[in-house]
Amino acid sequence: MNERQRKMDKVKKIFAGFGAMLLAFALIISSFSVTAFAAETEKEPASVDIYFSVSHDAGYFETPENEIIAFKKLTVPYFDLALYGLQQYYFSSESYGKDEDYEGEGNPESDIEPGTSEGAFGKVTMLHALIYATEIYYCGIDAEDAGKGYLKDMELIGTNVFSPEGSTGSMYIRLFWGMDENFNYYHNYKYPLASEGWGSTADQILLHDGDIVTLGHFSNWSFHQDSKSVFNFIKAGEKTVFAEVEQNKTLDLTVYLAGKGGNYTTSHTPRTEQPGVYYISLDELDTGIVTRWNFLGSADKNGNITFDAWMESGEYLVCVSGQYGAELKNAIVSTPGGIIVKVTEASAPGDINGDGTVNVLDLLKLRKLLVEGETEISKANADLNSDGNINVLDLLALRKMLVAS
Ligand SMILES: [Ca+2]
Ligand SMILES: [Ca+2]
Repeated sequence: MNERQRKMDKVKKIFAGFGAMLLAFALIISSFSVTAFAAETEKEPASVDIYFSVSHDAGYFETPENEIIAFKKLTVPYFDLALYGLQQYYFSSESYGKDEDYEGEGNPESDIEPGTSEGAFGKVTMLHALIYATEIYYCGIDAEDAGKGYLKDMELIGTNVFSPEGSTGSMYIRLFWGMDENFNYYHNYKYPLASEGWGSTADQILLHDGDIVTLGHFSNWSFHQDSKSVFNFIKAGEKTVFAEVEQNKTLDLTVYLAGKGGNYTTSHTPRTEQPGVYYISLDELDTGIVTRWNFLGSADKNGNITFDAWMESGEYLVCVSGQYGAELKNAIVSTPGGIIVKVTEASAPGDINGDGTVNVLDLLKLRKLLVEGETEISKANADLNSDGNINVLDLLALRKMLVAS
């Protein structure tokens, strides 16, 4: 489902909503005391740390200030949507209704009600992230000035910078960052659901620390119909955002596609088309066109590829480009996607003081640690016999090592 389908859902919901109205009133009355209590006791964080990516067709989005929006670590603060005149999108509920036995499209019993400033207070939603990211990345204002109404003050809401429409839980983004409505967004590589068979929209998606927010825009308006849409990503073991590997060691990666499952669920399947995998140092990230980065190799027919960490220590993006469709062979239907890999410095057994060489100073340092208990050492280098402890056996091993050299 993309933005257009979100809109269709909204139309269906309006027609389906009448039957649920009486029931909704009864629910509000019966649940009032419970929600009031919850609002008092729950303490939401004042901000949320997320990873944020925006792409257009095969590449990551490049802002007017040449910033590449790939795995941006973004601290999104809570702010009142009234600063933007967007009170109709106050957070109300992650779940839109009672759907236990419902089968089929939409949810005729959805009873989501408009939220209130009190109920929404302190809750950071994906809408907050979109507004905040628009201000600091697309408009280029300082982080400390963002989240304070800039888009409204500059009369940018309703323009091609950011143009939300609709109502609570049915927010439809008509224009975003100079692009039209032909995009999709996922939360932690999943199509966000408000209830079974019913998609939620950014205003009702709560964010948590470490969440991944991806937004993919496409030129081809049928992208979402292709069986190979929509978000590529890479896993290292169970990790999907950040993996670590020591220099000169290897890391096994698998390229996945997060796409359509049945009834608006999400399927995660390894990419079998042997896509090229590329990497770039985060310090050198100057283009969102992934195929211009360093070529690592092609994934095999199971989507697997090994990352050889022979490069300098630091943080790297390891990604695939957006891909052509299975049915739409001439259109890009999936986003660029990948993982951040941190390459840590190779350990040097025996270099207790971490100065790059192994000599008698290291022996003295280790003895000092063992005798006095407290001193700064490079712990990874001190367990010479690799038994998990640092003790006199390591001191003996180091002495032996020095005598032998
Ligand atoms: Ca040393
Ligand atoms: Ca040891």
